[in-house]
Amino acid sequence: MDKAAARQKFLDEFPALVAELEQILKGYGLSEEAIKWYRDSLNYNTPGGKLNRGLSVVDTYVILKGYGSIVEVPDVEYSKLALLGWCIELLQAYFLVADDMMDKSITRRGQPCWYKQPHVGEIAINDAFMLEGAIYVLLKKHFKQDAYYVDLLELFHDVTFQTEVGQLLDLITAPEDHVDLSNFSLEKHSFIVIFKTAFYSFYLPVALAMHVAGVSSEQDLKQAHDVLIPLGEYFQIQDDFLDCFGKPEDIGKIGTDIKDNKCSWVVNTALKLATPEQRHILDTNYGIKNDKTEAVCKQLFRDMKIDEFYHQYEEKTVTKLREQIANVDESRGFKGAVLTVFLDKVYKRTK
Ligand code: GPP
Ligand code: MG
Ligand code: MG
Ligand code: MG
Repeated sequence: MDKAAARQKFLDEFPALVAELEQILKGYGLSEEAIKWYRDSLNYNTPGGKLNRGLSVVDTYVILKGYGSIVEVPDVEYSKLALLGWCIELLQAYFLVADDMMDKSITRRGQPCWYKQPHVGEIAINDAFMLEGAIYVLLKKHFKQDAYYVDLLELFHDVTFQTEVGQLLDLITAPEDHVDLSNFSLEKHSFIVIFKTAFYSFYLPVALAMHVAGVSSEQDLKQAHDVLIPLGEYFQIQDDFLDCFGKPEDIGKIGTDIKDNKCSWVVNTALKLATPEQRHILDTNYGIKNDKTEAVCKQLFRDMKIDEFYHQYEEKTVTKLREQIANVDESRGFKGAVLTVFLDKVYKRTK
């Protein structure tokens, strides 16, 4: 099955989940107006992205179980795995709706951010909570009878909390009213992005599939963790790089990191390399909500050839990760191929 067909098969599972969630609200006696609101929020915020996280649950399971491809997975099994994949996409939707408000973003996935819709505004805060709530409604309905139900719940809870910790650090390291670049460092950056991105985007999909496949010893979860966390860090460094150097038509969003005073990989790398004059330019232009100062920072990053340092970082990191994957111990059923598939999806991405 090719990539487009696998994606379509996964997408085809979503309407039934929306219908199940609507059914819960109907059971509570909610009006058609309220049900429509939830349906619209689910449809606007959940399926429009790359779906990498959701699809990875299925892909990982296929490899761990030794199926030749997705078509070999029995239908009932496929639907359960896809449901877990959609639960990650719901988690992601919850995070993104909230993150876009906190980051004052304008577009997401090539359309206006949900809170930017005139009829939505701050109701988006509650919509974010209800996107998260959907995860636990669906898990209870489909997994309560399974021995690993509590493992799934704990995973979602732990990873959600870790991401919220990361978001807190991201926000307090980027105060709106006070720019102090001496507060930034690549070490701080690494800590922030591991928490705000790596756990939920990389460890969670694989760990979920491992629990369902029954390949979930502590040692194997640790093996997955030890590659997926640095891989997730690399992925967020790409996100930071693309925020500044990517094309909005590719990444589906307009970067806000410079204006938002974010402790991003780009500014941290520039700070490490800057001459006193370049440092002065950054001190006086970074973190200001103004198109001109933003353009000055972008030009400086181009002059400093931050893109070349990025490509060096990328090659070095990928080589190290491939070595680490080659050393995975497969004696208990875990497979290094799970990690290679992930790495190949991320390597040299432009969107
Ligand atoms: C990505 O940061 C991190 C998240 C989306 C996690 C948000 C967590 C919450 C608890 C709300 P980002 O702001 O760089 O992402 P993007 O560039 O996509 O806006
Ligand atoms: Mg953010
Ligand atoms: Mg953001
Ligand atoms: Mg970003």
